[in-house]
Amino acid sequence: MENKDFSDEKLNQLQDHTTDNSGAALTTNQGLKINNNQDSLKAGERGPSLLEDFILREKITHFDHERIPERIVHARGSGAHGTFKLTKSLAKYTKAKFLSEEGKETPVFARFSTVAGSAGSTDLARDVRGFAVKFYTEEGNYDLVGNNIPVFFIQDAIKFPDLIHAVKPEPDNQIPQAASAHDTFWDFISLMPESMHMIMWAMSDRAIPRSLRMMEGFGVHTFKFVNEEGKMHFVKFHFKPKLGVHSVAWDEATKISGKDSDFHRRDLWDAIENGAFPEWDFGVQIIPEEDEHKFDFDLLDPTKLIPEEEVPVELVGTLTLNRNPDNFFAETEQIAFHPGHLVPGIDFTNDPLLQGRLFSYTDTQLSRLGSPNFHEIPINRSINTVHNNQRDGHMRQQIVKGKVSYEPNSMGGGCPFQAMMKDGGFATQEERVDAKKIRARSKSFVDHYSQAKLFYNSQSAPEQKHIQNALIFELSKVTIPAIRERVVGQLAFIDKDLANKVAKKVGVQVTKLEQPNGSIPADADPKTLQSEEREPNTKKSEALSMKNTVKDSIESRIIGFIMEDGVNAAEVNALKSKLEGKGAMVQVISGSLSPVTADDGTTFTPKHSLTSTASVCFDALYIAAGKKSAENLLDEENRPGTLLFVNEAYKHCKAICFGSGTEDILKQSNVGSKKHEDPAIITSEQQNAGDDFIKAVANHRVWELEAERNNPA
Ligand code: HDE
Repeated sequence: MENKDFSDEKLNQLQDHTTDNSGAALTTNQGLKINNNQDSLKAGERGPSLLEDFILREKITHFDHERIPERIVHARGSGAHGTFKLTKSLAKYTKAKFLSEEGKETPVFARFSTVAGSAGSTDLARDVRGFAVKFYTEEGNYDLVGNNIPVFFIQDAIKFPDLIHAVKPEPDNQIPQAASAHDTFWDFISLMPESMHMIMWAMSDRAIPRSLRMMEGFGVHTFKFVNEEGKMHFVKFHFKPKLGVHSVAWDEATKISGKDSDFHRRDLWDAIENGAFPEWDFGVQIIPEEDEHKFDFDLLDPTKLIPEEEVPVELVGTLTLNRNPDNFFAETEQIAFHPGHLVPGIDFTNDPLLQGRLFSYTDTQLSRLGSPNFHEIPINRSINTVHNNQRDGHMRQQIVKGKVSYEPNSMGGGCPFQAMMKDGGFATQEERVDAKKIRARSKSFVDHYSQAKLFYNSQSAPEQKHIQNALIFELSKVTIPAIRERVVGQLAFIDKDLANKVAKKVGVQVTKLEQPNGSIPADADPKTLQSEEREPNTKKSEALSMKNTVKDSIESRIIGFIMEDGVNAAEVNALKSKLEGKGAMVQVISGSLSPVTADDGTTFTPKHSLTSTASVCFDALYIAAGKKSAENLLDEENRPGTLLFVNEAYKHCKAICFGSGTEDILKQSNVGSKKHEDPAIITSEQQNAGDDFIKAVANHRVWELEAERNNPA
């Protein structure tokens, strides 16, 4: 058992439930071959349809019932299969087998999601992203149901329905879809100071990722590791994308929503189909039990992170997604995650947000998937066979032999029997709880601003500017001035300059809020529980700024090659192979979808036309070399599209490479007014134009030049 390879176990299990229709005749659900799928049974060719048409009835009935309720939150999601490989054993801290044996591979399914929007909403909403991973371990399913932001809006589960009601479309008119920029969300937030740290993250570029493959994942809560000796450590979980953490500009996000609202879903799908498998380093922050109270915040408070300067993240494994689902509904939609799906060696803490989640995730599947047997749906099945005395219920699939469905029993030889801990039986980590029953919040939770300050102060200047702009955008949509004023009052506890800048743009004054705490127990003296204006122990954390992310790869980046007839084949092909050699994906854009004839008579096949796509769907642009091609791109028909492409890419701080003979396009576009050095504008005169372009694409964006690029002369 110890050394068995489980990496293909889930795939094999799913294959037993997978159907391939190739070469097969059409049948009813009872397996009867159908001879006519075009006409219903009628009394005469022009007569009424007959109730006895069981083929019609079966088909329509199934169709009538083919929708299930979407998830209450995280309805919009995309998922993929993959594997988790342990690179460094954590056996010192946990007895979980998938985290103990170095080199061990565990099959996984990951689902990424937005939170607020419906299943059909845009991928580019400004929102938190869900980051949920189901590990199909030999000891049962382990689910890590996290987000791409390491903290949360609220401290106690009892506030979750309020938070979600506030952010979802307003109940009278169902407006707006997949957006937090409206009255009810900000009304709630303005009265919930504990949300301020999360608000800083949610208003940052983290909430508009370039790709699901370029965002971090966090377990958010503090969990427990328990080793063979029963010793406990606290742990925080991290996933760090190998491609770095990158985002798009807000203006870009709004445009992508129109041009390709499936942008993230498509990006994940295409990357996997193209063999550019998304990868993350898996890391842990480990805190010995004795150090529980050594921090300037409470480890149980989900609105706090542990700065990496205080506890470094140890990288111990790799998550790789390498297979798209065969069927979205059967897999991505029906997968059911639960933070309480544990394996021996991992346990939860008393974090009051996590405690509430432990109830919610099974409960919600009962209405979403319709039966307590949702664990039998193939994607949810453990690779361990399930043995217990739970029986029956809607859609039961397992056929359990024998008369015995109770324990203890003698008639079944005592089986299934309780497993000893030494044989992998799960036992909750013992913890002394000697307390009064009380509906209250711990005083250790009443610091709401220090980590909001830490986050804001750790951002680079362009990132801070984006937070300001996001807040201005969001609050400008709030129709009630008192709400705007309260939010700005909250911001003043984080950064006065930020509050002033936002206040000015949203037409309110910065007034100091009298009582910054919104969650005071009824019988407490408010003064004792007010959030103190405390400075965080760690003042600045490099890890919190995306400026410091990995910027060394152009793998899977999409580079648009804009060209027309007369393009210089030699120059284009040289750059194309250089970029593809580094893993980038080149896509040809032209005035139409007709093949482009190059100067040497060869042709390039466009994937897009100037009107069918937009620069926001690309990471960088190459204006393909060739004077004739450039002239054609500036002819009456193509000129608006060509210049819009270049100007928007310029505005969004992307790398643009101008091939030889395309000077007129450069001059006539906004790039022509560039006054300063700009490392992401590359021209063919540069000696190492190709390498410079690759470097600029890897750098993602020149956010530091945003002001200049957005103010062309
Ligand atoms: Fe969830 N959450 N949540 N949540 N959550 C759900 O479960 C809930 C919270 C997260 O791809 C639901 O199966 C409560 C924090 C993800 O299928 C539901 C509370 C974090 C996903 C639910 C929270 C999350 C969900 C909806 C506060 C980050 C999508 C459908 C006590 C650590 C998983 C479902 C997927 C989904 C409840 C707070 C992450 C209703 C009550 C904090 C990634 O059960």
